[in-house]
Amino acid sequence: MAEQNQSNYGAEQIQVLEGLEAVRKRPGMYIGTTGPDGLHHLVYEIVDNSIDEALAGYGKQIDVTIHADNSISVLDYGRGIPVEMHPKMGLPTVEVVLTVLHAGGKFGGGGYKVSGGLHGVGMSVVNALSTHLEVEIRRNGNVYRQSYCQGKTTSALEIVGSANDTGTRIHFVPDPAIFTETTVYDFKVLKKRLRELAFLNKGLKISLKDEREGKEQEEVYLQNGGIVDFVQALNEGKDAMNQVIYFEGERDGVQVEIALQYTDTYTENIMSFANNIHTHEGGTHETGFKIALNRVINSYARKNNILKENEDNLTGDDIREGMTAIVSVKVPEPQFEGQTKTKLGNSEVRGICDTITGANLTQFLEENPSAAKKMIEKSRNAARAREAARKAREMTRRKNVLESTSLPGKLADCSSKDAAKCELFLVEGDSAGGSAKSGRDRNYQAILPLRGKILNVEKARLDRVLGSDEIRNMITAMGTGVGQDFDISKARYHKLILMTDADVDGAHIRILLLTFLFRYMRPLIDAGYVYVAQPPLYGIVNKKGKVLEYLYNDEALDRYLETNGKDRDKIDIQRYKGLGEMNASQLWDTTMNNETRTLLQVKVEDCVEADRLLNMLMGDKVEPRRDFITQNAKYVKNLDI
Ligand code: 0RA
Repeated sequence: MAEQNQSNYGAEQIQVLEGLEAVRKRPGMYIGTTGPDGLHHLVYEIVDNSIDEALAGYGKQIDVTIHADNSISVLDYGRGIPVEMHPKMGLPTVEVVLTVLHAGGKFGGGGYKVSGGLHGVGMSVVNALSTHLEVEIRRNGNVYRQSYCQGKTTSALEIVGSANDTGTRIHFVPDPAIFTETTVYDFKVLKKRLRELAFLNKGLKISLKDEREGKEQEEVYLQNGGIVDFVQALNEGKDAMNQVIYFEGERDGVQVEIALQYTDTYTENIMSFANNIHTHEGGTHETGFKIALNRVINSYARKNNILKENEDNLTGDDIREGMTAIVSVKVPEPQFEGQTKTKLGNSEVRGICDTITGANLTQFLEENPSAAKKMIEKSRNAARAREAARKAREMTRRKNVLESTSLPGKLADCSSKDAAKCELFLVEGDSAGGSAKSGRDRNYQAILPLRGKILNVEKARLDRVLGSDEIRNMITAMGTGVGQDFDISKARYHKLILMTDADVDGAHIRILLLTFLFRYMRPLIDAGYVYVAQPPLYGIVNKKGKVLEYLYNDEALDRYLETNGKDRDKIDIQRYKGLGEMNASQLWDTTMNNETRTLLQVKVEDCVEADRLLNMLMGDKVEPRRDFITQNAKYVKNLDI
């Protein structure tokens, strides 16, 4: 191995250091955030490189370890990062890879870099943001090792032993000066992404091991079925209507893999990936797939007289109702666009996905007429329901000038017209609604009382959902429309606050409302407009009956009793079961006053998990729900029966 003179830094190396200095100065530009997301991103960056090597045909296994000190190692069985002198830089290639910004996949030649992470910044960024990084390469019968600190070499590359296989191991310690929020890895977060990667790269074995004290565990992912297994996992707990349909193809270096299956649910669940990155915003691969799906289904339905001459073509939404699909492409030079850079932009991919889907799906339908018939009948039902829903939706819209104030009669609107400042409280029950009306700041707070339980939308289509007065009132009050017509710019309030009782019924109403919002007014949640009010659970009352302090949960009560040295039985504690037990001014003080209240913002961090949970909790299969309840019963507090 060539000796390397540490002090002999040429112009290129100085530039190198400046490059990594930039990374340390503005880490957010390279890894998005320095919060937990960025911390976990470091692992994905390293793993992506090992996956590229595996996809190039070298190595079938990747072992990820969270060590006791929260450092990470990633071990693969590829060819090993080249240690030979880099012709231009005059350094071992591995050193270039780890110390030069953007050197990631551009060396070595042969094959293309298919993963490249969301930011695709390369391993040098991980190095720059670590207090310590050590690389160990098994190659040429030797084990090579080199160490770095904050991106700078602390030792020359040396041979430390002999090897009878090949591969690379990278061990790094994230820099707490960069990751100021936390340097503690979350097993669950890594697990989710690694499992996804195993689904997307069939035959690749990925293990994840936690060595931290008290958290010791290991998971191994290997999906020989690839995205077929993925679709099955997504549909777990739902009733499938057909086997998973799978096809793949390649054109002009673009690899396409698609798997799809219908369930008897009413939601569409298409996830697309480009180079293993979840393209949340879709893109040309998804569009190409959808266009072909529409064309093929409609033409098959016409040809076989399932769709009659007097019937309109089925729409994309009708066709995709109840469908779960994974569209995964590998593109030599992906272009990521959109607000979060998760939309595939390569225009050539649209036609490729269209052609491959078209040919394979046509063949599937021809060969499986009974499955084809079921799929199309399901779409026709969706079309009929859509028509009924359209009629029902009309009722939620202003019809003419005379009816221009067609806001629901039960709505106590606010006077301000500045949506950004306005809030709509959905309040459980007329009596709490009354208190809320008199307690509110009518300038910017509107109240809509809801009577009883709304319909469970997980078990019904939109036409029936819109048959419910409560739901129609809610949509009309929000002003946004619903489903396909939804338009967030028409929102009359930028806060929609669910205010239900702190009991089991209240929780039920809340999840019914959330289910509806998730399925039909999802952009409201994504925009951060949906909140849950936090009414107090307890009030500490003095002898005259005046409330001295409100407490919002059991922990707070325990803390109060402890810090004040009180005995629970000796003081007067009011337990509020319902909002109705509070008068107007109490409700204002505790729950509505925006200077003192706490609101929980509803966020969907993991839409797959949210879909699964909602379907499980609200859908019509009893078994999975019973299991969930049995497993989680131990966490239940305040079950008032
Ligand atoms: C390019 C060329 C060669 C290996 C690699 C990249 C490589 C990079 C990483 C990153 C993590 N694990 C890796 N394994 C391999 C080898 C080229 C050759 O041997 O000729």
